[in-house]
Amino acid sequence: MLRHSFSHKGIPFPAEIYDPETIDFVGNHFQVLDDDTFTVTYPKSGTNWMMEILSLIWQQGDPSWCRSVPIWDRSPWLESPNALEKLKSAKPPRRISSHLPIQLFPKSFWGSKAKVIYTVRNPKDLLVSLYHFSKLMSFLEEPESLEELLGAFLQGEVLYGSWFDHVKGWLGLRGRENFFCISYEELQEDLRGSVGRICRFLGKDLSDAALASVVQNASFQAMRDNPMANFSLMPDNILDKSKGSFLRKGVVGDWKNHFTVAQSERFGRAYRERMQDLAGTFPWD
Ligand code: PPS
Repeated sequence: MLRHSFSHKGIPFPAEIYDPETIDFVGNHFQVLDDDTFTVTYPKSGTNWMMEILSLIWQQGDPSWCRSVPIWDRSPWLESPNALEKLKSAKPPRRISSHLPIQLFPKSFWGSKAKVIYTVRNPKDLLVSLYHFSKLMSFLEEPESLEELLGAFLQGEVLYGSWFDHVKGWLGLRGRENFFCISYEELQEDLRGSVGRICRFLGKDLSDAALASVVQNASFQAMRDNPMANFSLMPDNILDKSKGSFLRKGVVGDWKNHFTVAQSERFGRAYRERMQDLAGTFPWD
């Protein structure tokens, strides 16, 4: 839940870090280039994990770039005013991250060959991640309980709006050559195999040693130990490190430690109703 927000075309954004002019500019005027690669996610789905994996793939497994440049500079945030300035003058090929729902994505994407990697995560785990994240971030209001956040989440009254609409919107691109969807759970289940699939999508050919290095350096522990990836560089007035870590637990199924049976059933009913068109698509279905 947001402390101060504005709504752009029905989607809530935190007013402390975004502004309506930039969101509007991105949708209507940002020029997507054919060799751009976008990491797109709904918040707390594994965005930074994918950003780290891609950084390592682009460097053929060499971790030096990941260890010397903050993750947000390696793949700037499309809808953030500061990053947008950097992107306007960035040399191609550009690596760009975004949480935007498809309807707010740059219009110029549609005629381009730019690639999108969309990472999805079990929404119950994502909700637990968001719950803990809300305690750290100054622009999020700490919910009184998971129950309160669950209600807001099911109503789409959280940052970036409805998870259901976000996922259904982006998954409408399945089958396109320039769109690749992978789940957090697949990354957890088989990181090496997943990195291989991502490489094939990107047209990158990595040696076995390079692949092994990607897997090793993108592990939860390696990212936790890397100041360029673990958010320790984020100012305290934005992320209160005394309250927890950005890289919190990094597991599948933590929802079982947080949801009551009644909450799980309530979530399940909403999920079945809203996601029936995509039934059986995801590892958690
Ligand atoms: S954000 O704020 O939306 O950009 O957050 P996002 O990066 O999408 O998601 C944060 C969660 O991803 C977990 N994470 C990882 N899990 C496993 N392995 C690696 N390497 C990894 N890196 C990040 C992170 O811990 C958050 O999940 P939770 O469940 O809170 O631990």
